[in-house]
Amino acid sequence: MQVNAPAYVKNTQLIAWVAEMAELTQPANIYWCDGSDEEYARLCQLLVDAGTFIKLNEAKRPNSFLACSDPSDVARVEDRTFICSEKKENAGPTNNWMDPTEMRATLKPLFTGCMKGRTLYVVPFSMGPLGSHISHVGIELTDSAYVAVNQKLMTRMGKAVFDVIGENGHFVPCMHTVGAPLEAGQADVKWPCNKNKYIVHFPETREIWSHGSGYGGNALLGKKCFALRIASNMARDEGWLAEHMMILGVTNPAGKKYHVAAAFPSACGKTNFAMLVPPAVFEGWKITTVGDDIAWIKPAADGKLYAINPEAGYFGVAPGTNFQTNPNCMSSLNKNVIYTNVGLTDDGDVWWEGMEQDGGPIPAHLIDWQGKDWTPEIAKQTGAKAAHPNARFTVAATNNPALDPEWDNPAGVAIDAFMFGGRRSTTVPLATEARSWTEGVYMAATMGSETTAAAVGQMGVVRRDPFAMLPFCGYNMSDYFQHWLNMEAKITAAGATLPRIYCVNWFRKGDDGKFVWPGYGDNMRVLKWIIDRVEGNAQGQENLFGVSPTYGEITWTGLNFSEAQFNTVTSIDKAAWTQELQLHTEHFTQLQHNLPPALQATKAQLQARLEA
Ligand code: SAT
Ligand code: MN
Repeated sequence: MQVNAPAYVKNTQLIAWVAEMAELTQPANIYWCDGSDEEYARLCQLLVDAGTFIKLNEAKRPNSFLACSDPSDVARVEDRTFICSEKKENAGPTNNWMDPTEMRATLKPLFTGCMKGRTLYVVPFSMGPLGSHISHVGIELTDSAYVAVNQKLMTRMGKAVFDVIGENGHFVPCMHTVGAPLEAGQADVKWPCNKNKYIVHFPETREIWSHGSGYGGNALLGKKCFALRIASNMARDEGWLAEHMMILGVTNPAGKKYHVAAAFPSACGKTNFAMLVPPAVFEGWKITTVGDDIAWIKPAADGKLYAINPEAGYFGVAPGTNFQTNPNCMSSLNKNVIYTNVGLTDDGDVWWEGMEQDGGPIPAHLIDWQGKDWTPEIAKQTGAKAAHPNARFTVAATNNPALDPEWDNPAGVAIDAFMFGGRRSTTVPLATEARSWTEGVYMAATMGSETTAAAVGQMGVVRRDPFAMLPFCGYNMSDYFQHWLNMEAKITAAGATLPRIYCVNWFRKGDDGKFVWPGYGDNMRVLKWIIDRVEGNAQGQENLFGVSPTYGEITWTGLNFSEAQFNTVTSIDKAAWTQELQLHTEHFTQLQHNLPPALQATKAQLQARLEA
């Protein structure tokens, strides 16, 4: 088949690969994306014509669209996600593994003819600023126009990427199909997909193969597949970090700026934290967003860790987002947005659960994400949701009014502190600073979280989610811990100060089952304490887990939060911690292959303090 590469595509390996993949998947035609606005408009119109997109009311949501997926294709599928390293122990006990030869044999028939009747889109994208020494290029081949337009918002997508890879530069090949070939004359459906899903990574050859899903991280392969699972392998081999972290800038009233990178599991409010609007008492403080989900972090010659956001857009959770929880985000969503699986109002606008908190009327009628009539009455009777709990918006970072001026800086921003936070209704205090790098790595390695709607499966059960990387680390988790431990010597040998490490938990509940900490903008109060610690301006109080703030060290103006409430979210319950340590032991037993002895030693110290 003729691949008809445009004249500006010079990479011979790329052209050969596209030809080979076209041979395999047998698309009706091949289209090379150039990333232009004209192309974006054209593909969106194509999606409207196909019934995949509904164009929203131009007066209310200019140039914005709604897609509703098949109800079987609404989130990442962790049990269908595979790390196919040569050796099983290199995938580790937390990943699904299959022998690469066997997996290739499994995928071959699935990909044979899988694009029949469809267009193969060649989507060139850069993860990170074009040409940055921290960035990497990927090429996604996909039969989904929905994926192509999402990639335009989520990445630096387009023609210029071909210049970056030139004639023989490296790119990560990302192969994607919805797995729904069209035989001659067969009509298409709105959201083609296949129940046989495979999200496959070959770490040694840095390849991604995804079959059967058109949704989120299953299909936008630059995100979790490349920027975390494959990139974590690159990072280990090359001495850097690929992390499930947002990055924000904090500027104090004197104009001094800090950068904080924070890891939270999917759908735990990372985007809200990255766009935080400080309470009035923090007048003069400014929070700016570098990234909301992923950080690539490299040590520079000065020993400092410099971070970039490999993405160029946000694929955020819509339900719960409103002007109270995230005003900057709401302002970002005014125009040029792709919504997926939210409700459609009768006047062509979008609506989701949580918007009622802004005081506007709850729509008397709308069409829910499954295309059914929805009214408040129906919702009350059947529990039907207007939006799926994992409904998303896709929006370019440049829509964000709080975008950090350095967000596109190829050199990245220097990280002053790391934060790790799970969703825990008990046990883990509001904020704790690690007393050493190793203790910080221990905190991150033993992080637990109650599960969310971002992945298919049971919700709300506590699972260990080390570094919020459980579904995203592309190699053996214990080797990843060791990689983090190794960073300490690298940083200090170059004469730099180690970033401090914090464990936070916004989600402690009281006896009434309600969240005690207000969260959202009020998280600034904790962030300010962290900056105070970095500056040596807060003493904190030591507990068995680390160093936590005293009541007096937190700025309380504008918030009614008693010392008793503070104790509820910061107290260390010995019985709960005895049980928690038991769970750490089980966790480490699961991860025993190559588990760093330093982490076992840290646990023993914690145990001793608990028993003292
Ligand atoms: O579907 S994604 O993987 O992009 C979203 C998430 O898990 O946070
Ligand atoms: Mn995420």
